[in-house]
Amino acid sequence: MALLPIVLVPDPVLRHVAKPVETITPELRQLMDDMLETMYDAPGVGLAANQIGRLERVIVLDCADKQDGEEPQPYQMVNPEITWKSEQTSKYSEGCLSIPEGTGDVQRPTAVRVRYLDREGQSHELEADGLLATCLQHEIDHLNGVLFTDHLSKLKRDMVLKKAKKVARERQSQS
Ligand code: K1U
Ligand code: ZN
Repeated sequence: MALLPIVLVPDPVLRHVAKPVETITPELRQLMDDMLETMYDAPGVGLAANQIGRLERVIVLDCADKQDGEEPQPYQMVNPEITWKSEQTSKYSEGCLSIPEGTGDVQRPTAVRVRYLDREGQSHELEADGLLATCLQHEIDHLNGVLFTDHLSKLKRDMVLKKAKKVARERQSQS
């Protein structure tokens, strides 16, 4: 297992559209294990392949509330697709591991259904609400080159990105 460096704004890979996976290889399974380890270490509740500089349609998530005593609930999803969105929407204060120290309220469908392949290539459909639904939409946005800041007003977006780019530059000059 390995920790992977997380790409920060304004890296152009965050704006690329990831390509569907055609074959699930042992190398791809290792990548998904490394992505989960990297996500837990960050710490975060989700991670998309673009965020570690890869352009395969792969995401990992675990939105279990550990502070509330919930067991870990890791997901590794290949080629995830939203097949249904609720009409009802909810607002959630989102963060992003690629946008350091930035948060913003994003309005999204409250519940979604997502079809995906697991690490063995088996197809599943998951219906989610709450944080898991928000996180699924945030991660699938990443695969399409979309950041949560794209859902904010221009004023708020510019503020969040200006600060994040400053933090990213500071982190790079320290490494
Ligand atoms: O994709 C990412 O950048 C990960 C991101 C996912 C996300 C968070 C909140 C709403 C939607 C999507 C994060 O995990 S940011 C960190 C975070 O939210 C968190 C960190 C530690 C404990 C709990 C949450
Ligand atoms: Zn993100």
